[in-house]
Amino acid sequence: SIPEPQREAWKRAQAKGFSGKDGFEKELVRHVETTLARSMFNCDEKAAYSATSLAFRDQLILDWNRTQQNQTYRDSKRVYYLSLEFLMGRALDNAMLNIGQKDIAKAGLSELGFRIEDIIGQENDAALGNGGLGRLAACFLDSLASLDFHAWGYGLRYRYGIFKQEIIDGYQVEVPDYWLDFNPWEFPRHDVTVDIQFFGNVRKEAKEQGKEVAIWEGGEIVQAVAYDVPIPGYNTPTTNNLRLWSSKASGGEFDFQKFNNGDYESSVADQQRAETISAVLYPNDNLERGKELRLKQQYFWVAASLHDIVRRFKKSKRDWKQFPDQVAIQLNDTHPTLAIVELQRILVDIEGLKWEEAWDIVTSTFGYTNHTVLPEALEKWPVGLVQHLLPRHLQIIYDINLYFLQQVEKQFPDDRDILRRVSIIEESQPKMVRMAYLAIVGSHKVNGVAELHSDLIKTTIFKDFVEIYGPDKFTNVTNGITPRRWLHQANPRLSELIASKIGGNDFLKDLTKLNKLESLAEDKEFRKEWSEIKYANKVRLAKLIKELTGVTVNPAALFDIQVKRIHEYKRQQLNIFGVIHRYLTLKAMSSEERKKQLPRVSVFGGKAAPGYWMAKQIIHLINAVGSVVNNDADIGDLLKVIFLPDYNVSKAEIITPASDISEHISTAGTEASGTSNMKFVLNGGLIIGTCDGANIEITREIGDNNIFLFGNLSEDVEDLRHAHNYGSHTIDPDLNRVFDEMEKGTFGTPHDFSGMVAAVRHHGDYYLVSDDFHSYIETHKLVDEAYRNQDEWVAKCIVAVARMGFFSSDRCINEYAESIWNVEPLAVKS
Ligand code: NBY
Repeated sequence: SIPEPQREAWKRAQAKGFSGKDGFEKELVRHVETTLARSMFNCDEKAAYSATSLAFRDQLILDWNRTQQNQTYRDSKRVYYLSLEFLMGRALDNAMLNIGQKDIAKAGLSELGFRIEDIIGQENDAALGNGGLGRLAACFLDSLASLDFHAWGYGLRYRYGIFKQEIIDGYQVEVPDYWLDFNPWEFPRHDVTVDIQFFGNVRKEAKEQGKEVAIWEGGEIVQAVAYDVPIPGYNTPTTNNLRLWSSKASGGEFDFQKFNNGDYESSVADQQRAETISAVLYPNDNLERGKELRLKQQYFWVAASLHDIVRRFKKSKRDWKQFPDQVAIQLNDTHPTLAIVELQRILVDIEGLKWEEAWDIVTSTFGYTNHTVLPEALEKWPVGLVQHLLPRHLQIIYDINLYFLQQVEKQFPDDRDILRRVSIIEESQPKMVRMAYLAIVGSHKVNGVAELHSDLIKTTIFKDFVEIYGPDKFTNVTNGITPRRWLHQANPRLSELIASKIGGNDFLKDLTKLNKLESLAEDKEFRKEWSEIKYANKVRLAKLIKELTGVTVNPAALFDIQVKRIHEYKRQQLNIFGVIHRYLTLKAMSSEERKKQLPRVSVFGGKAAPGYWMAKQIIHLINAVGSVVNNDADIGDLLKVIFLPDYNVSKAEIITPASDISEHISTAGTEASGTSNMKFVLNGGLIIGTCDGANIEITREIGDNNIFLFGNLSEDVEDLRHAHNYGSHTIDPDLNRVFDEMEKGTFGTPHDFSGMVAAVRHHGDYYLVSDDFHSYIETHKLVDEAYRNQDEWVAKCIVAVARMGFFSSDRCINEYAESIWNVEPLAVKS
């Protein structure tokens, strides 16, 4: 650091950032002309985007440095959020709004000849996630910074994010997402590196007093390089850090030994092999595939992050016992579970602590969030693979298991079976490490993400652990979303209208303030302004639909939207079968009758995992139905079926504010929470949904007359499935009619979709599509009826928005802070 006498000069020279429109313009032009070496004669929109981002980045960095200095100086407890996915979307718009200078940028860009929307549109999405889990992590970072918590995110810097989806002849085609060609939002920290070891052997070495110490040696080393991304809070100088690790061969660019020996190719190959670790995000959501490279990613990221955390802790020279008072680590699903083992290894093998003492520290440090009860999504790794890749970690896992099972045995001396059931090692062929069990055993709190889900994990998959630890270790933190991105940024006009009516912007930091809107639901003038904004948002979406699909839709129609990952449990198939039923019903009507029908646009969007055949069939069916229905002259505007390609965060910002009704129709008990349900209601759309995930709490908050619920309840699912397989399975006649048309070839070649039909007719209908079909169709009739009365409809929407305060991720983060992390906010002193 700079010596005391020189600090005055240093302070005089300190960067200040721009202020006002003129200041912004000056910075923008400076970046165009110097940083980018261009001029007014060749500054295209991309260059204007780059320069605008660099100008705002400079603003951010000042706050970021200040926040980091402040956090280091205060040295209070920090939260570390470990997530393999951060689905951040675009950064520029968010930065401008959080700093509060978007108006300045808009005016400045306009004077210089650009429209701000076009400039914002130049940015690639940071799409480092699959869906809800990754987006939740992004909302949490926004809340942590906005609420002034000292918190860091740790993740992987994938060179390729989630693939881009193209639709070719109605089929999904995956295209690589190379998003890094220009990314002004990251700062490479070539000085912050960690060597990460893989493979090798473990040797025991005798120490004094008959003690033994394990030494892990040999194998190979890969280097982790830190890339830092600033996370600005809204209306606060607090700017937190997201640290993403990138992999590189250790020892720099090449192995010069090999190079000098003339083995150039193999030295390049080593380099590439190392870089492969952080090359690509695995595109599966809710499916675990057990690939070695995935396990390598997990350890690489976890080991680098823990090394960083421990290094920071050690600077304070505190006793190890105080580690949990300084550090809270939250595990976003089981993907980072190896962090538990790694910390135990550091404490025992490297720092020389006793096993029990180390284990106390470890278990007090970690919290684990579960996001699913689907068995196919619960991570398990073959023991042989862990042994090969991480030999010392496998030993520690066995020791943790032994220590745990001994305790269980004492507690339940007469129950042999419980040991087998809760063992971290599944005694299967091959043996497997059960990561969720390891996460539970190594954490002090386990939480689900909505009430129903948190109850379900306690009574089903983790039942035995509730017996062992008691119910207090298990808790619920219902998910939330950030109102900054999902209202203020995505729906600026609605945000402005609300602010003008309830006395300012405070609701963006205390969403419960929305309740002041409720009394306006009966205000005719307010309802009119509200409807105009919804209509304008629908026009904006109609434009996007036209651009991406060529189909013209009528913004006056009822917009019915389902956007999320394509998965059988989320039941896009139920939706499209319902659409076919609607089409057949319309076709059977006289033209007189048809004239009385309410026009609809059914919008679908979402990616299928590349190896998920059924999900891809669903996409194909939606597109096939679209090309028949959208070109049927009998139907015209009465029904349009749209598949919007490449659904992502930035498209969600356009889609969400434009919905009249959105679909959250998972088989009861399968969707842990869902978060787009919250986004849609917050933007003044109603929802049709099953009694699943957060739908239940949304209903409780907004009132059951403001939501369209249908379908079987989670407590009935097991019996229904049993009946399909062992009793009689009668399929809803309306659904059978839909299937007959599909089989006939009404939407392509006959039997194109036989697999989907058979899943319901012949393979047990695991997702209960047939059981829920009738009530689904009937409920859609209620939606149509309700929509005809626009006054009442809009009033419902307003009341629902007014009651959505609970679903802010700020509330959610405050709950984690209080009940799991034991941390308090600390604002940066200015
Ligand atoms: O997490 C989602 C849940 O399905 C949703 O109900 C919940 O609202 C959301 C936030 O809590 N889960 C999810 O998105 N999961 C994944 O994306 C995912 C990704 C990878 C893997 C598993 C799940 N994996 O094992 O590789």
